[in-house]
Amino acid sequence: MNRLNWFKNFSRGYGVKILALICGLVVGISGFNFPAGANSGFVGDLSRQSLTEVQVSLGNFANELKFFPNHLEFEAGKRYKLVLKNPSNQKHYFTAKDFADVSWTQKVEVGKAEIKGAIHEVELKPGGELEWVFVPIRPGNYQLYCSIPGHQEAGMTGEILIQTSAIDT
Ligand SMILES: [Cu+2]
Repeated sequence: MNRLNWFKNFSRGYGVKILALICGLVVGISGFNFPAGANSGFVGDLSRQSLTEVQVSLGNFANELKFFPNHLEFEAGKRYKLVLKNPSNQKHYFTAKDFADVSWTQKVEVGKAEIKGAIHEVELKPGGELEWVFVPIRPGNYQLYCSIPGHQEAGMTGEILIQTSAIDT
């Protein structure tokens, strides 16, 4: 057996097995998951950390004047995607100016558009939906309400709690 033939035999036999082993290693590494809780105490690029999704409904199919849920809790320094939906047949506002002031807005996504920069208030028409990606900064209790006349008085209010970051504790 000359060297070329030896190599060909090697390739057909062990070579394939070695290749499979390397692929297995790569899959194993890319499939690695950080242990639970590794995200708390995040000190890297805050705009790239994993997203926690929170959904809030402005009104409902029965046209109740409420936010569902009407109590929201976030942790300072974590990145969130707040999905706002209006399933009712009238327009509503998500107004939380003080909360917006102490949060960093990365973007607001509506349909095929992204809006970058600070926002204070959003209006959702019937059937409307948007995603607000932000990082809350300053802990505290903030007021939420719908600014359509009469809605706040009817109970369309809520509170947003920003809890102290796990980094500070
Ligand atoms: Cu409303």
